[in-house]
Amino acid sequence: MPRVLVVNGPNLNLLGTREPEVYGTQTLADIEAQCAIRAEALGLEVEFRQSNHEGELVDWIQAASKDFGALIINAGAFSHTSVALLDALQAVTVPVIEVHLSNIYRREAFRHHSYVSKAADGVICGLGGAGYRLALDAIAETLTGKSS
Ligand code: CA2
Repeated sequence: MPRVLVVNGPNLNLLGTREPEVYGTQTLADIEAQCAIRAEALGLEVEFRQSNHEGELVDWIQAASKDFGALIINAGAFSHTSVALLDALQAVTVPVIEVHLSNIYRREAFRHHSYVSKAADGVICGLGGAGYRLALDAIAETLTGKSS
């Protein structure tokens, strides 16, 4: 069964506690649970991780091609700042989909640019937690060549 790594960056552990008008009311654990259900239906295995530390995210990205068939990443604020994440992502040989809960293009100008996007095969933003499930749908289609 293809394994998909879902990597979440800084402060996403705070989801559901503040700023519901921007990020919704779901916690990251809620999103993880929904992804597990969707992954099972698609014949995928999903592993969900979150870190506030750039180096740990780099380590996970570096190992992704060896241990997983695809990568979904919401790098949080590091999306807009981190050349280190971009360099790590450019060495990934499996499909990469970038997800943001909010529509970063409707927000402050500093959120309009993402280093992650330069290395992503696809980008989903503004659809809340559903974006992660849609990313799984896209990965299933990419890996099997079949649409649902
Ligand atoms: O929309 C997204 O998914 C973001 O990646 C979320 C990041 C933000 O820096 C990006 O520009 C867009 C922030 C995640 C932290 O979210 C919080 C949630 C609740 C309370 C405080 C922060």
